[in-house]
Amino acid sequence: MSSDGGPTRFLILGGFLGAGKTTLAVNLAKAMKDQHDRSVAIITNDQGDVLVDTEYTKDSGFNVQEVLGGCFCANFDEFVHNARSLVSMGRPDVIIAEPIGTSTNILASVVAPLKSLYPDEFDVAPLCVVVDCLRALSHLDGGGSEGLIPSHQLKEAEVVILSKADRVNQDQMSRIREEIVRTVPEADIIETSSLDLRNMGAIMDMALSDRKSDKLPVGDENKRFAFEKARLGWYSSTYRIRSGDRVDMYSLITETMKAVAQEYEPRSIAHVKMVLSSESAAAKMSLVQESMQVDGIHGSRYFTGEGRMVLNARVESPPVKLETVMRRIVAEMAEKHSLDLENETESCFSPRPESPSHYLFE
Ligand SMILES: Nc1nc2c(ncn2[C@@H]2O[C@H](COP(=O)(O)OP(=O)(O)OP(=O)(O)O)[C@@H](O)[C@H]2O)c(=O)[nH]1
Ligand SMILES: [Mg+2]
Repeated sequence: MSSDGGPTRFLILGGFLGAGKTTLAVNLAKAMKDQHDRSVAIITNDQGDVLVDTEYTKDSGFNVQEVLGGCFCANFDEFVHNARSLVSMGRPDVIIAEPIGTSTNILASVVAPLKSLYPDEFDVAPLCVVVDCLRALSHLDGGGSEGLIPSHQLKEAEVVILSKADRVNQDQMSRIREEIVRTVPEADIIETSSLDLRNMGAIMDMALSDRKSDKLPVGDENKRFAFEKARLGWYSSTYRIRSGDRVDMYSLITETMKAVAQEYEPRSIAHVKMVLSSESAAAKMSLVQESMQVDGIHGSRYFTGEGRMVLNARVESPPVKLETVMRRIVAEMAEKHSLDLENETESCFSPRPESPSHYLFE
């Protein structure tokens, strides 16, 4: 139940790896709080066991729960349990849920089960799919085939949110829109940017309206996507960091990302992200294809003493190679910056096919 006693509104932000889902979730949550005095909680999701997104959303000041080790659909009971605990913690008006960037069949395996099993508890907004304008453009320009997963995700959209609109010009945006209309003519399209927050009002209005998801699932066999998922190596690690000297966090994360970019072709890099934090400072950075971006430094640019580092890399690479590459890059970076590193967690694998707990066609 939300603060007004009705069902809690669910806003699901799907879309491919690196599209801008977490950035949008945090910006939306801030805007809803500041402009409408509405409270928002967030559920993150990952195949692995540690998540930069969770650190980032928590650091941004929101209540967060995570579903790890597989998609919402295959861990549906845990997903609902986490939503309920967010409700009992803070009675949020809206829960924003971000499925894994390779999740498919969200309508049949997440939206439809929520609607049919929990109609009095949850109210599901139209399914939003975040599309990265730069990635869309590189496909239009023939830089690579779109892939079954992103094109299926797009076909499921009730609202397409075109992110990174600041990175394309008007002609390029028109071409992207034409392609979206061709693929999913029934969907609304909203352009946005994390830099100027354009159309945030329109996204908020839709999120806070009483419009409900009513699209029939675009069902497809999960096996069809398994091959594409298996091409990705999925590396996650956490380290405790100690340094006697002053460490320039900006240089450290930039150099780490540049080292990954030198190792792999841009089209292989789905999303590499990293958070560095200490008591007095935090910095996050992402690399998506060839785009590198620092997503905020809180506090000082420098830290001394103890800190923590979380690394998530999703790259088209055999996991064994990815693990070797990431370990080498981390070791070189530690040596260069005279850091004492203690590895806390590490995993690297290729995602296996998953079986949804529910698969409903209404
Ligand atoms: N220029 C620009 N960058 C953006 C925009 N939205 C997101 N980004 C950047 O894109 C990168 C990836 O953003 P995330 O929000 O982490 O993407 P995601 O979809 O949550 O990624 P996964 O969780 O890995 O699937 C970050 O560096 C963001 O700052 C935007 O509108 N404009
Ligand atoms: Mg994310």
